[in-house]
Amino acid sequence: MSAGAHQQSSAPTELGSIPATGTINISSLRDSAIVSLKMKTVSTEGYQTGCIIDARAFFASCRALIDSQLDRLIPKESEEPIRVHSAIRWSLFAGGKRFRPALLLATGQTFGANADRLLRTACALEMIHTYSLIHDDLPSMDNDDLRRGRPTCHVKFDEATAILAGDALQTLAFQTIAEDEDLAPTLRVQLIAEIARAAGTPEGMVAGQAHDLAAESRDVAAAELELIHHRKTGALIRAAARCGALIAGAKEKELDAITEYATNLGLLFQITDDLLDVTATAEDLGKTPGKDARARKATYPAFYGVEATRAHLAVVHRACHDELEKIEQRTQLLRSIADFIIERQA
Ligand code: GRG
Repeated sequence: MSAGAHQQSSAPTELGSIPATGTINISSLRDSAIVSLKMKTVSTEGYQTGCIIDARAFFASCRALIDSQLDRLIPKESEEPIRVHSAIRWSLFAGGKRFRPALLLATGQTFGANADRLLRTACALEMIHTYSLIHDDLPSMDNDDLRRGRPTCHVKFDEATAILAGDALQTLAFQTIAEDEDLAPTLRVQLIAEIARAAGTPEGMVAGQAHDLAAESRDVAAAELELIHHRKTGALIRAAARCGALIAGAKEKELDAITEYATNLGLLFQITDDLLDVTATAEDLGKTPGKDARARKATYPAFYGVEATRAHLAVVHRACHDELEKIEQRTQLLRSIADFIIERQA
């Protein structure tokens, strides 16, 4: 059955009462904010009027929307091969933050795109991200037992199933965009190329992961550390923002500013992640902290120390805001996303 066919299925049972169409109300993490998203009409009322400037509320609303759509796009557990589909769902619905799809939605909506046109590409990015986490956790890579607060895919199932689940997520991601009838065929090809470049090699996530593995247990220079991060984590985050802008038809100058914003955002995300590995608990993180140091990984705190890393964070955060100054549209939501990252605890 194709990814397109799954889109026709009814509302997900494991997601309770979220409707396939209509309006959902989601209480934000802050009691005062209620986000109302119309899923099948222009779901951007709140954003366009500038009401939704609370990144936490925005992320909460995006999570519900993305989870609901992912459930329609991914084969059911009852469908053969059951073990692979169960493994995909185990990892995909494990409580991830949905940061990359939310960034795509935020960027697209900043430039006036309807959420219907953004949603499937946003889900495709989350599929690529989850595939990368499943493979990153494998014994031959990071060899991690805990992810998103529960056993990693290969621990819960087995190594072969985890490899296949990751492979399947990657191909489903590209299939999802290729079959998205809300987008013109030329745009679909452009998005597929954008994401493939960001996820692959020589400039994307695979290249960054390979470089990172090769750099274990040896000293790296500052420029090398930044290059690893730009490719391993930053490339997909940059692609998320660029895809949102591309779908919305942003002008070249706007796309350039968004690219720079997202490049800094990716760095901000990775440096925060490095810091949390040193400062947070397993309970906060939902994964094993301190692993980077034990593996002598190239990280910012290992290189600069915790205090200098915090100072560098502030510089990169400022750069995110500066890039947004170049954009005429209301960018409050994109600003608050940068603020949210720097404040995150997990
Ligand atoms: C296997 C080709 C391949 C690549 C793996 C993503 C990645 C490359 C490795 C993950 C290593 C890691 C912990 C990087 C730090 C930044 C990062 C990607 C954190 C996890 O992303 P979050 O915080 O996770 O968005 P959730 O669970 O919220 O989706």
